Amino acid sequence: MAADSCAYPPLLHPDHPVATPTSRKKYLWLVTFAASAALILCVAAFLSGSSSGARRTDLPGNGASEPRRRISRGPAEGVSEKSSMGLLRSSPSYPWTNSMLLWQRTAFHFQPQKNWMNDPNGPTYYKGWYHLFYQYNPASAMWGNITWGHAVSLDLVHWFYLPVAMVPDHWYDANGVWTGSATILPDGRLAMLYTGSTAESVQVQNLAFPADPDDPLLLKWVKSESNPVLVPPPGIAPKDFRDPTTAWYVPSESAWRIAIGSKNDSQRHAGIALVYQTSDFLSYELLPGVLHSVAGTGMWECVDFYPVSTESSTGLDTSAAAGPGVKHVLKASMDDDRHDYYAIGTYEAATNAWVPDHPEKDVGMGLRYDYGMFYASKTFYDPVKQRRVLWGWIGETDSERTDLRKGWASLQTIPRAVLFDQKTGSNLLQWPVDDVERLRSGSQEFSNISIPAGSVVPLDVGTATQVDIVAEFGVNKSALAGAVDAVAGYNCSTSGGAAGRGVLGPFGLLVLADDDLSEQTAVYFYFVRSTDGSISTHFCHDELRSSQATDIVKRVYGSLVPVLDGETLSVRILVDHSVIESFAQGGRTCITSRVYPTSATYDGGRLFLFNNATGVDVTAKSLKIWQMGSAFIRPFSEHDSVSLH
Ligand code: DQQ
Repeated sequence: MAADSCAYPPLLHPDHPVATPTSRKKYLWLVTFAASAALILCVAAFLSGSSSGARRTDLPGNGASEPRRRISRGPAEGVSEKSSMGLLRSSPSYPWTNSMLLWQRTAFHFQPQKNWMNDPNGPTYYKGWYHLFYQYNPASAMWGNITWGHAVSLDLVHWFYLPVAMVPDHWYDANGVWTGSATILPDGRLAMLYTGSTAESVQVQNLAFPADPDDPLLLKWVKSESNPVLVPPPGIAPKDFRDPTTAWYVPSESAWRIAIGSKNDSQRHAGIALVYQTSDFLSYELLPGVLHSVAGTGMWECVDFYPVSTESSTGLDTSAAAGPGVKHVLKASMDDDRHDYYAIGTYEAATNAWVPDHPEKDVGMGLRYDYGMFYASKTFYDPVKQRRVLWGWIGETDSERTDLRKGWASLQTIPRAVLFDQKTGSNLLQWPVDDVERLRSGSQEFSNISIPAGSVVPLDVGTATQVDIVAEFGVNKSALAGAVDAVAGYNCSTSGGAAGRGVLGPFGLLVLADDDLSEQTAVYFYFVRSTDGSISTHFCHDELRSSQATDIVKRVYGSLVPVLDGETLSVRILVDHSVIESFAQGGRTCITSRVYPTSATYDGGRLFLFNNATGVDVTAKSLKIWQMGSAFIRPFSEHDSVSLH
C-alpha cells in the first residue's frame, strides 16, 4: 500500500492545517522530515519500482508458491517477528493435502474469511453491536499492508464480517494502520486512536471517528484532519512508539489519559508506558515520568491498563476511579519474547504512577495471561453484561508456505471475561464468556473414572474435535503425603513433556488424539512435592506429538497454578479443530495451543484420560463433555440486520 501513498498529499492539505498545541510544535520537524522523506521515497519508487511498497507487492497472493524473498518482515518495519519462519528454516516440508489444510479452519473461533490477521483492535460495544477490529492484510496470508478488518456480533460468538474499516491511505499511516483502541465518551461518541506507521516507518498516533455516529455497524470511518495527533517525543526512537490504550477519565483534571508503549535502552533496556493527557483527543500533553517501567523487558507493545474490582464479580469501566476495592492491571506485550505479561497494582492519578502489589512479579517478570500461543491482547468493558472482556491473537506455528496454501493465518481467542481472583488475591481469573455456552449440545458425563499410574483410558464420546470439556481430578492424598519427587525446579517447557514420568505427574487429558495415539496433545497437571513438604502444581500443554507434520513448531507450554486448601483440581478445555484453549482452576492459569493434526481430524479426533505418574493413582471425579456447534461466522447481509433486530 505504500505505493498508494504517492496518491495522497504527503503533507496535510493547506486548507486544513495541523493543530499545533504547544507540546507538539517542537516536534513538528520530525513529522515534516518524515513526510518529505516519504515524498522522496515515492518519487524514487516510481522511478525504480523498488520501494518498500514494491517489495511488498512481490509477496504472492493466496495459494501462491513460496515467497520469493525469505526476509523477516516485522522487525524491518518496526514491529516484532510475525511468523515462525526462523524456527522452521531446516524443517523438511510435509506433504499437506488439501483436506488436511481445510480441516485447520475452526468452527467457533473468530478468523477472517481469508488472509492474514494479527492483533485485536478497538474492541467495543456500540449501539447494540459488539465490534471487533483487527490487524489484517487484505492481500495475502502473510503480515503486511496492514489494514483494519472489521466484524460485528450481537453476542461475542456469532460474528458477521464487514468491509475493512480503515486502510493505509494517508502519509501518516501509509506503511500500515496499526494497533489502536476505542474510547466511548460519556455522550456516546466514539474516539478511535491508532498507530500509523508512516512511509518512513515513523510511528505516530492518529485519531479516527465514525463517519455516521448513528450507524450501529460503524461502516465508515473518518480520519482526523489533525492527524497525526502525536509523534514520538524527544528521546523516544521513531520505531518505539505505538499502540495507544483506551482512554480513562481523570475527574480532578477534567481530562482523559492514554498510555503508549515504548522502551528506554539507556535505562537498562527498560520497557515503559508513557502517559498523555488530553481534553479533546486532538492535542495532548506528555505527563512527566512514566506510568511504569521495568528494566530489561524491552519494547512494550499493546499496553493495556484497566481497573478490576477486588470485591465484586463484575467488571469495571476503564474510567472507574482508583480507591478502596479497586486495583489496576497493567499488561504489556513483550516485543522481545512475544508474550503478554500482566501485574496487579495500585494507580494514583495525582502522581500518574502505578505500583505493582508484588514487585518481584512486576510486568514482564511474573504472571502471563496465557502460557501458550497468545499475544497482543486487548480488553474492553462490556456495559451490557458489566464485564471486562479480553481478546488475544493466536498466531501460527506452521510455515508461511503452508499459510499461503491454506490462504489464511491466525485466529482470535475465545473472548474471555476477566476478574480479580478474590481467593488468591494475587492473580486474575479468565473464563470464556458465558455466551459460548450457547454453542453447547449433547453433553456426556462421567464420574469417578480411575486412572491408575501408567495408564491411558479412552473416553467413549465419539468424535471430539469440537468440544467443551470440564474435568475435575482427585489424587490419593496418602500417596501425595508420602512421595518426594526428585524433580526439583520442575518446569513444563524444559521437562520433556507428558512423556517425562515423575512420581506425582503428569496426568490429565489427551485431546485431538487419533485412535492409535499417533497424534495427541496432552493437557495435564504435574505435582511436585518438595523436601519441605510443600506441594506445587504445574499446568501444562505438550504439543510434541500433536501432529505428524514436521514443518511446524511444537512446544511444551505451562506454568504453576495456585490450588488452595480444600479445592478440587479442575480444568476447562475448549477444543476447536486446531486450537486448544485451557483454563485451570477457574482460569488462574491459561494455555492456548495452535496445533495442526493430520489424522486426528474429521471423525478421527478422540479423547483420552492419561496418568503417566509412577507413584500416584488419579481419579477423574467428574467429567462433562459437550459437543460444540459452529458459530457460522459469515459476511453481514441486509437480511441479517432485519432478522436479528
Ligand atoms: N502489531 C501491530 C503493532 C503492534 C504489533 C502491527 C503487535 O501496532 O505493536 O501489526 O503484534
